[in-house]
Amino acid sequence: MSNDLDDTLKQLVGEAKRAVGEAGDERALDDVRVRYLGKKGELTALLKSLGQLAPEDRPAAGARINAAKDELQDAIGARRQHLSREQMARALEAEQVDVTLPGRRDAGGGLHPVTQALLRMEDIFVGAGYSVVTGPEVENDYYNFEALNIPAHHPARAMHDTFYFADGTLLRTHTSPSQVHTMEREEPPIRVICPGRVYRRDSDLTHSPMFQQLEGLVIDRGISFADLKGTVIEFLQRFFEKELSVRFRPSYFPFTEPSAEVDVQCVQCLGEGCRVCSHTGWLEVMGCGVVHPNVLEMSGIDSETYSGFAFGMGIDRLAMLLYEVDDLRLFYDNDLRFLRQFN
Ligand code: 2U9
Repeated sequence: MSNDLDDTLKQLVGEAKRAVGEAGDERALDDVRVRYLGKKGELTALLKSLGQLAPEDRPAAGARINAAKDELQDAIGARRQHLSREQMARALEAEQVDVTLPGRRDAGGGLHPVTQALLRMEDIFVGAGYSVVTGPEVENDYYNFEALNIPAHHPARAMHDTFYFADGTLLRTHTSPSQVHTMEREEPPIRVICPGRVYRRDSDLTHSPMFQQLEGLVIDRGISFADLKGTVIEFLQRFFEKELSVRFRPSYFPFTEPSAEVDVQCVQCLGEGCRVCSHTGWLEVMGCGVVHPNVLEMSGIDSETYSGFAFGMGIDRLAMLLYEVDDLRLFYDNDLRFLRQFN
């Protein structure tokens, strides 16, 4: 009998251990445990059958079955530990983090090229003692035209192609109203630049219905056209970082007298003639002049005591020349492939 039991146990444990070795995961391993050690398991059944033995044989047989059970339990425990280590190793491999890799940087924004050009202009003028003044984009007829010596029916109004609102207010066509507000508010000496958006009913390769201007105004005793020339030349050479030639062509604006348009030697070909300067060797970059006495008087400044100069330029236009951009609309399409080149 005892040999029979030993053979049965040996065979059962052997078979069970093989199954344990083949269990590929926790679940399969648990199925093996239930098959042999569960309530209806094969080893459990052997223990239950002890009652059929003679009483004197029971303790020894019981001890052998329990030893076989322990052996199988140990094998299951060892397999469980092995599977769990394997599983951990797989997870570590799959979720590996290389802490030596460089971090992923934020895409990070950058300043728009027109803003960069504006900041460059502001730096130059602030360094020369000017203040930066901004004003509203919605103005009225008085500040946009009347106070600048452009009365109703003046032909210059037609050139401005103004956007009007139903209540008679308008989108400013230049930043000049900001200078008028400054003259009303402050006593000379005045030294300001006024950047900002301006609006005109105009749209093509080189004109957009909204563009950005920077105008400047200086008022003090004894200001002359010579001060204006010196300021403009110094500014343009600093802005383009080149000792470019500058020329002043007589022109007409209602708010300045005398008035001039300013050309710089072409930044692209340095005067040789190219597509950018339409083969003239020159680029028109701004307008300027000595402030008309009517304009000073209308804002309460005595034109006998004071004189001044003013200038105006398109920031977009100067940004185009500085960064060699040939279509104004690129600045306002906001295509990231274009904008990223300026970061
Ligand atoms: C006041 C008095 C005078 C501002 C000036 C210009 C000449 C000028 C244009 C350049 C290209 C506008 O962007 S643009 O189309 N501007 O030519 N602007 S003088 O004169 C002023 C302004 C305010 C009180």
